[in-house]
Amino acid sequence: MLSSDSGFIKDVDGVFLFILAISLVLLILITLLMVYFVIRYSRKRNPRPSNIEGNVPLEILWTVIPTILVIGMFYYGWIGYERMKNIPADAIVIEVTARMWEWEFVYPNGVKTDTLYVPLGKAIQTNLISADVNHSFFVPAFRLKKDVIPNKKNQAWFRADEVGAYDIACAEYCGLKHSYMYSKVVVMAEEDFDSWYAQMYGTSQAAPADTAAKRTEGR
Ligand SMILES: [Cu+2]
Repeated sequence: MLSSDSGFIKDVDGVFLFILAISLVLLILITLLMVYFVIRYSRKRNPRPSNIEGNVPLEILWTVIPTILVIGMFYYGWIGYERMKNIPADAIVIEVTARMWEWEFVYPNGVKTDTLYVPLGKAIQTNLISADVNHSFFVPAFRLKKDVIPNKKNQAWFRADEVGAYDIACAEYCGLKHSYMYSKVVVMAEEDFDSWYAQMYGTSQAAPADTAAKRTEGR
């Protein structure tokens, strides 16, 4: 199973399980109480309804406990959000352009790809640019999702600590072929990435025009 030392997986899954656990406890508690009240105060058992006055200790209890729970949810959510927001200064910056209906990745040396290649264990900053409509850059395995909005420079980062290929999807409906907007993040060992990166340089679409001819010859 993939882990990521950017910590997002632990953060996001932790908050999810925390909220799920609280919801389950409340669901069971409320359902049991409801069933009890339906039986206990049915017309048969309780033919003459009585007026119930407030109960101060109970009211304090059901105000204070949910407040603490909601603050807890906020706290854990905030910790994770902070980590996602603070991009390490040494991150490799990759320009990610979303357009109907594909992804394009541009590396610091100008190399362009339609699959995102990254070295293992390195912080990767993605600058998210939309060429047309709203998209959303979504890498479920890294618990990473950020909207890609025209005329707005959104950023996201991650650090993968396991070699492999992971899905990229567009998570914002962006038109007819929205469902075609799949790509991959390919995480490579640093040496493999370095040699790929060096080899790609000059063969890429981003390189000067004369290399386009060389690329065709090479085939
Ligand atoms: Cu899209």
